[in-house]
Amino acid sequence: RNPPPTLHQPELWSDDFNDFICKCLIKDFELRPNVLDLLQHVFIKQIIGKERILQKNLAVYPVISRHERIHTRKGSHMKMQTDPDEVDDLATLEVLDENTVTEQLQSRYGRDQIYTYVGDILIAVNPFHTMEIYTPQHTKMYIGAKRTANLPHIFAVADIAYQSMVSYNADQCVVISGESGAGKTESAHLLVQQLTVLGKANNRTLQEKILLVNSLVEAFGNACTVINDNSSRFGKYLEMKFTCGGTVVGAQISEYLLEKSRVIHQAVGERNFHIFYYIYAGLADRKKLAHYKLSDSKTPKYLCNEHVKLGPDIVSKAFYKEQFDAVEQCFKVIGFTLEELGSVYSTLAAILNSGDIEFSPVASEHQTDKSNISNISVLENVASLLCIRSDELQEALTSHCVVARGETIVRPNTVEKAAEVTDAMSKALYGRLFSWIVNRINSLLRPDSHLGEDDKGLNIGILDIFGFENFKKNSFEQLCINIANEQIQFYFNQHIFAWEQDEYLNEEVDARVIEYEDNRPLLDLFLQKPMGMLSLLDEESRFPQATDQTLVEKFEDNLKTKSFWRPKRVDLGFGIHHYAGKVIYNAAGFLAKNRDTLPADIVLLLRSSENELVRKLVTHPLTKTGNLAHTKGKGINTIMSHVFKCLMFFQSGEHGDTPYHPRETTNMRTQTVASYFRYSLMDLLSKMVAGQPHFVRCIKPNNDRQANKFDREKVLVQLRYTGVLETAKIRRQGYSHRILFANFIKRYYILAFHAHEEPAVTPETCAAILEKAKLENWAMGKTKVI
Ligand code: AOV
Ligand code: MG
Repeated sequence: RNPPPTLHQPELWSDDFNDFICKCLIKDFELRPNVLDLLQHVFIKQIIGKERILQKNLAVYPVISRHERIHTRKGSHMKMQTDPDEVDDLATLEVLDENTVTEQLQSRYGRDQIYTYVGDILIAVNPFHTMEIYTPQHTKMYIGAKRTANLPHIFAVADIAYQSMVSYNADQCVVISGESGAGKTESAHLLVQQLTVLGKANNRTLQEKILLVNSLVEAFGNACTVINDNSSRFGKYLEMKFTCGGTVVGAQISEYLLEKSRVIHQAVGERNFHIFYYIYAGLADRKKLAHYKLSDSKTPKYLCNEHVKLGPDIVSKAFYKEQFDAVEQCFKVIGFTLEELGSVYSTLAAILNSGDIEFSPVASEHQTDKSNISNISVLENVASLLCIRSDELQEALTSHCVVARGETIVRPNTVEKAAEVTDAMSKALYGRLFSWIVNRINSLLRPDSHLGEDDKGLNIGILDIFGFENFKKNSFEQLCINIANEQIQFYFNQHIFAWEQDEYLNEEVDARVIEYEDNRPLLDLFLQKPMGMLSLLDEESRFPQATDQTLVEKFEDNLKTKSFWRPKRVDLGFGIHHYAGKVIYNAAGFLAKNRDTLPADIVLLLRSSENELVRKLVTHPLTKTGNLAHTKGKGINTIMSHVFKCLMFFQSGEHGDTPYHPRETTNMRTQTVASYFRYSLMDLLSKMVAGQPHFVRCIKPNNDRQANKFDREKVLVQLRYTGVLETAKIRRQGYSHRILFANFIKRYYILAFHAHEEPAVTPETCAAILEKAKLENWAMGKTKVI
């Protein structure tokens, strides 16, 4: 509203404005529920008493009606009088120790109360069974509701993020963390579900599209691992876009570090990306396997993990067929054309066929290291699906060009080399196809057309990455995944502890210093230049003679910290003591995975494809999400920019503003996976620090994915490493809220002054208001009420 009506102009008040004030109030005192009741009460009484003219407006004052509704509310999640020793917010516990906190969570979990607050943070314990707490009634119950009125819930987090966005005209971000299988992805879905309702999309199709985005990208980016049947194998940052008035108008996704190696190989007991099984069963059901050159009697090699009993039943699995129909429906609703869909299926089928190309050595007198393709028909299938010439494909797989003394010489590939090139092509095609899909979704859901010229819009980002992993065998992928989690933990610590305590110091307010586990030394170990682990890996990747053995030796020689060690009796093994526990990695394949080369011959050949999609995958940079400049103009608050700078330290100036995606493979100075990863982390953080964060910490109650099983030891370990106890302590100090004097007075002066008065912006005025409202447990800082 421009200019906004003020309390001096009650005639300008609209219902919206009443609602707005109400939301401000609720938001301000969200963290101090006892204060909220008191203040609302005083506030309303004062206004009624002082200014009769306002009574008319107060009749529609939402606080009152909501208050009444709360008392008459019904539903399974209705807040009932529970065990008096049980609390919804751990920060309000009188005794704060590990035992009490675990007991609280266990007893709540026993009664299916999976959510608990720690101040403004939500803890979600995975129930491992469907729960009746996400119904439309629950959706309604949490809209604009006072935090203490209902049981803790993920919908309440959506609500506070939404209300804060609208009230403060500021971007928000919800950071979901927790180990693999703890429930991050489910939580992210629930947030989107609630936010689409809050954003009252007046356009039902848009709402439907946004709800389908997650399912679509997860069909391509998730897979079954030994820990989680639907494990995210990429990091996802979904931004929901709103107008300044709070209407949802679009969505944008950024994806990070897809685990492409899964396409060609899966660990014991694991599977390939879901979409391969879906498409296989779906096409079989439609009798279209032959059209895509797939056989219903022989399962493609990429899908045969000898340790997973799939066999021919892949084609008959009803579940996969249904999923295929669902994915196709997602594509169509979001707006992909039928032609694009056909190309996506062809590319997937080409990848599956590529895995079946067989090479055999050509034994001739002069060339013992030459390879031949023994099943030409499969090669022809791949070529026809990719719309390229099969003889050229054969050449690109079985030989390579080298430039020596200005001359181009064609050299044959050994059988191993030819198989490697084929796998590299499959991985590259899949990775790029995934990026293209994400990019296409972004262009279809871009909000530009819905926002007015001056309306830059607002957004709520939801971060759902792959959780911390510790398998029997951990490779390069686990290292990257765990570094990303380490970074998110650092961000959490900065936000909850470091900045908070800095703020007390700056405001000269006395507060007990809370000790917490700072994982900065670990981030240094990984990211520092030039001696951090990723830099050392990059350096070693540049030496053609280097091996994985020389790499671990380099690590050992240079990484002198207790967090890194070489275990005895494990070849190529090295250990890292992460914030979330000790992990033993195996460096086998690290260099190849980091180099991740795709021969230029293959790129050039794919560029000649007659299929537009295939050509696109290897030509243009797909996205420009790597543009870090966008955070600059957004007025990140000073503490935020402080941490941003501190993080820049790790990334200093390597990539500038260049689009990073896809990595340019024909360029001699190919970017390594490690440097791309470093850059992605930076990009992600730049997006996150631009918004006000909200944290959801997912906890896995047992390792067996069983409902109603609470393994105390397992939970305790997670509570320890996530710093839940320390978080509860710092939140209990009660100073979790800070408002600048001017803002505080503008909002609440009416409690102690007449409506027409304009009290001076001084600490004394604030104190007068607080005293008049009989509030306790506040402190006066140098610039803020705390
Ligand atoms: P993750 O995202 O944290 O793991 P998910 O969100 O995929 O974990 O959750 C794992 C499984 O737990 C789901 O497939 C559900 O069966 C169950 N689950 C989680 N949350 C709920 C809930 N609120 N209600 C019912 N069931 C739930 V990973 O992506 O592996 O880190 O990389
Ligand atoms: Mg997940």
